[in-house]
Amino acid sequence: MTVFEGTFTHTESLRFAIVIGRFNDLVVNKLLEGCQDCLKRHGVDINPHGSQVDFFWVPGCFEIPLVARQAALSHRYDAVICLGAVIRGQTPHFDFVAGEVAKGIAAAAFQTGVPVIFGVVTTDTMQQALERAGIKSNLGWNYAMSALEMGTLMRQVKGLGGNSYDLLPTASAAQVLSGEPNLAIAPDVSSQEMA
Ligand code: INI
Repeated sequence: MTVFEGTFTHTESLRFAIVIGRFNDLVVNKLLEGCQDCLKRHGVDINPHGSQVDFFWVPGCFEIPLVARQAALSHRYDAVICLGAVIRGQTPHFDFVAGEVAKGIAAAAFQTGVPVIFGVVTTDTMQQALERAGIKSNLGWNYAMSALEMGTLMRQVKGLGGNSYDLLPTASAAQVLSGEPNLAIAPDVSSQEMA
């Protein structure tokens, strides 16, 4: 038996994309600070002009999945970290935005085979969000830890071989998990067999 686990060392060859929703920027900028601090203290060069981390700014959480998925599809990154803040306040908008960003981030990971970290704080009030973004603890740090762990783990898992998710760009999560072939792009073997 073998145990596979992510590590938090030897990070110099890892590459990350950070996708950030500007909405509630007071909170989001603090999450980003915590995230960068964690990556830096684990040996990652966080300089935007360096080679290890790229930053993608989008208007709000609703736009995060689209960019996260495209970044993952580029295969430049070991993990994509999505940062945002959805605060309930008085608006039903919250439920739509929070639901879509959660589903979209999960789909981006399943469809690409690249870890996409759910770094979106969802709270009832701005006070609660700020508490999670530095007043008490800073969840940005935790999201970076998850990215380090998953990025290093996936390098090991990919080393096992098997089908690449690259071949399944339109597969649903259920298809990927069941191992069902993606008929839209699979080679047409039936016609060859019949010939
Ligand atoms: N975007 C957020 O990131 N957080 C929120 O709390 C939020 N609320 O509540 O409205 C929010 N809305 C904007 C949304 O993400 C899109 O940017 C916008 O609807 C344009 O598509």
